[in-house]
Amino acid sequence: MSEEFVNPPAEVARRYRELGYWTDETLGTWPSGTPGRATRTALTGPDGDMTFAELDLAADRMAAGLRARGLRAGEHVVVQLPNTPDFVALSLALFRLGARPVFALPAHREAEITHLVDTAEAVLYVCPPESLDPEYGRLAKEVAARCPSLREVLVAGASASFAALGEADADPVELPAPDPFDVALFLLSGGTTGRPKLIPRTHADYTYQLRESARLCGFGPDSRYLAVLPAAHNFALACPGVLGTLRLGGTAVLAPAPTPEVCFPLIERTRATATSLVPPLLRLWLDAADWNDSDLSSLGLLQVGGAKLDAATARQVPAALGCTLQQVYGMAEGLLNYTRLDDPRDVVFRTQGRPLSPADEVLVLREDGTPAGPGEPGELLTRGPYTLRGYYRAPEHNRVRFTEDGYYLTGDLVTRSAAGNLEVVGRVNDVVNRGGEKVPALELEEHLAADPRVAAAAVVALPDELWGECTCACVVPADAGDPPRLREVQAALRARGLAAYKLPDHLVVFSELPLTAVGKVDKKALREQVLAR
Ligand code: OOB
Repeated sequence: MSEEFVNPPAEVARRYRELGYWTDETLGTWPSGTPGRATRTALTGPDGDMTFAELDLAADRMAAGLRARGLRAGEHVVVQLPNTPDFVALSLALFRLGARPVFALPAHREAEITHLVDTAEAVLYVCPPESLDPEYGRLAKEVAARCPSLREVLVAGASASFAALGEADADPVELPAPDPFDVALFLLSGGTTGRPKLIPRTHADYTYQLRESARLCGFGPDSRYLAVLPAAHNFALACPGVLGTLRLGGTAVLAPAPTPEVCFPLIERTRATATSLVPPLLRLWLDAADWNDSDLSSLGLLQVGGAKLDAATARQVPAALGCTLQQVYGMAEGLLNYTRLDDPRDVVFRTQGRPLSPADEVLVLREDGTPAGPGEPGELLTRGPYTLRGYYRAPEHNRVRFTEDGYYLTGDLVTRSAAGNLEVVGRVNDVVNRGGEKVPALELEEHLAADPRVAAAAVVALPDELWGECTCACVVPADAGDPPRLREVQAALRARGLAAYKLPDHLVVFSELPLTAVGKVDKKALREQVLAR
């Protein structure tokens, strides 16, 4: 591997191999070996069904076609596709070729895509068709014109300007197996500030993640995983997600949209057994469960993660949706925490779980760098067999986000219980500094969400002459016709026993909060909207 990748020390890599965490298995080999592949359904959804044999052949033909167009092992491809069979076949084709997908999200636009192509020096950009959104046509032209490293743009559908992905196929050719310890793909950092960073993941580390996640979540050949979030995001891709399901011979159900109107009938039709959501989507699903007449009884497991799930919402899941809840606190950088399927209810409702691997090393450190005690908040640092040692081509960033002995500084504030369960209590920098008194945004958000007049809430800092910063509560009212007023909200928070300095100084009512590409509340956009008012 080149100098651009930061690798763990050789003795650590050796230990991960000796302990069986890292094996020689590479991503994308398994559809060929799936028992009953001629008839077993690998993919289903509105775009039709595909057996394992068909998916295997589609991936082989795509790999051969891309090779014939000049694509080689070690080259980078920005892949921006919705949850479609093309997404899966192309990913497998690239894994087999040893070319590396950079997984962009369907919601990304010029700013993100050009940044990704340039940083990765990608030679190919595969984008969705205009028929899905006319903006994609403009985006493809813009990216092609602005990014000198690109040799080609392929569109997954009809396009007047570019070749179609479907044309890039050829009779399968013999390909050398990729090195299991080489980078297989790039995920994007989920930061809501700054530009996304590229996270290199190897065949060995990603295979370990999805294999162990599938085991922990009880997945097997009869699992049918519904991909509601973008499959390009780590959560829906490999926790155990689409890849973890397919690897075991299960079926991936590809949802074209995350709404209950689309997903509930899809669950009934495909008898989906598991899915994953971010909290804002879960709230939509819970509301919809009231009027739902689809049969959701096949759904056994609902994973929720990506942002903090409040305990009150968590508690509604089993009765409203008839399934087991699992909280997942993860990051594209690596470390995954899960509540276990047999954990006591309180652990499942109130914590974000504990690390996937016995080899995950987790530190919770106070501001002065000393270890926090049980229940005491601190920043989470981690290293382990599937956590990155450095972002791709980001030496300056890496100097501040990693310790000398290879721990990744997550920027998440957590508490850890005596039993080892983590609770996310905030972000290191998501604090309103109100004249020196610190108001952790997440803490106030959780109190606001407990108010029955509030459907959703997010807290941002605003500039203030007196305090330096002051606290602004952005609130979606439960009853749009009767939004709560600042004084009422302050009184309710005071009644909950909150310190006076933590009460919001301003309240702005929204009909909905802006969301990031995977559906988390976008604080940066929110703050801009508040300032623009
Ligand atoms: C997932 O990955 P990313 O990379 O989009 O975002 C990671 C960040 C974490 O550092 C944390 O700040 C936040 O998102 N987060 C949570 C959380 N899960 C993620 N905060 C509170 N509670 C949770 N359950 O978001 C991701 C990747 C794989 C699986 C699940 C989520």
